[in-house]
Amino acid sequence: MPEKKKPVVIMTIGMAGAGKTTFVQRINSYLHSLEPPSPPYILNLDPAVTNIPFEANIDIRDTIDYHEVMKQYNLGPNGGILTALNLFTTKFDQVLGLVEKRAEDVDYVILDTPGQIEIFTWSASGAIITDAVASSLPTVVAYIIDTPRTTAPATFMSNMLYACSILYKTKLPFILVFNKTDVQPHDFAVEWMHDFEAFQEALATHRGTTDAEGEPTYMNSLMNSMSLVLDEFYKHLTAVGVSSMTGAGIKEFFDAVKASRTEYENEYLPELERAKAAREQTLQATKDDSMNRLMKDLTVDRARNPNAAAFDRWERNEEEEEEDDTEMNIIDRSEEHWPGQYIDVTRMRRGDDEGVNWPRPG
Ligand SMILES: Nc1nc2c(ncn2[C@@H]2O[C@H](COP(=O)(O)OP(=O)(O)O)[C@@H](O)[C@H]2O)c(=O)[nH]1
Ligand SMILES: [Mg+2]
Repeated sequence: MPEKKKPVVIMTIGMAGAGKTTFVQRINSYLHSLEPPSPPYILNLDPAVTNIPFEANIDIRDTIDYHEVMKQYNLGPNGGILTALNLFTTKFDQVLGLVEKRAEDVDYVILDTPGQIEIFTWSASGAIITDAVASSLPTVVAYIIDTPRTTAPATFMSNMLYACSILYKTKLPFILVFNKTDVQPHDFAVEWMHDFEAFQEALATHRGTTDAEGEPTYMNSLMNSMSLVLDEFYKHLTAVGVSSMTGAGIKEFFDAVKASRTEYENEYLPELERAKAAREQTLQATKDDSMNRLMKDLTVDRARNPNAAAFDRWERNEEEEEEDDTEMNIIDRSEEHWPGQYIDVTRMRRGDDEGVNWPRPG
């Protein structure tokens, strides 16, 4: 049986100001300009953004009023973004449902994430969203780098270590996107990635890497050894240079996405299925075990109390009948006109009972 066609999810992640939103707009217009056009399905997950240059199909701002969240929960800007994202994540099954409904008509689903990278990459909701998406559709991470701001060896290295940590956290196919090449070409980065000696040379000649006696500083030798560690990391990545301003390199980016899709299917998916099967097996074993013990206890009880056994009844569980009273609906803007609906955060319940448990590999 032929598999249903599945779109690729491109998840943009990067430091604030690296150009994620501009990049999303650029790949959006590129896809529109194809012959025939291939309009993507776009999700904006940044609750604090004021203007986005594209039409998002699903926009977190339609569901959650970030300013209201800050006010009601007495939070600053970052806490506000995090809480807004958490609230949105409780309804992410609805989001996935909408995306899946359109999955056969689109080739790409694009996610724009909050300006501050750590809010998405280190929060539980970021992990839930990533895992949920990646377990339902082929997913690649596009890590956007502000090329002009990463030319100093130390900055370059910290940026790469950050990318490395995200790669190991998500385990997803990963594309390094050196953005803003109209301002600063990215060939220095390619050279440093392919030749650690070139990087070490750059380190040695860069200011502040030797102490008063002309010896390499501790920081310098640390970075020297780390460049060897990162060498392994670079082998697993594709790097492309783009300008979201001019559109240079966007085609090369999509070539990389195509290759990453294959990687997802060959490496991530089997891992995911293995993890799923293993979990189901343990779950079944635990269930069987508990059931066996329960039946044994029951038999003993009944043997001791033949009269009580006659009164055994199952109580209907009233809790199950209870309606979910949280009205928070995710909308697809492209489906119908919607005036925008905000959650009344004062009516939110804790979502402990929702048992979100997304499969993840490993
Ligand atoms: N020169 C240049 N500027 C860019 C490029 N991409 C983004 N920018 C600028 O970088 C700034 C931050 O972009 P934005 O997309 O909001 O970054 P985000 O916080 O990662 O979403 C804006 O002023 C953009 O105009 C690029 O390719 N070239
Ligand atoms: Mg942005």
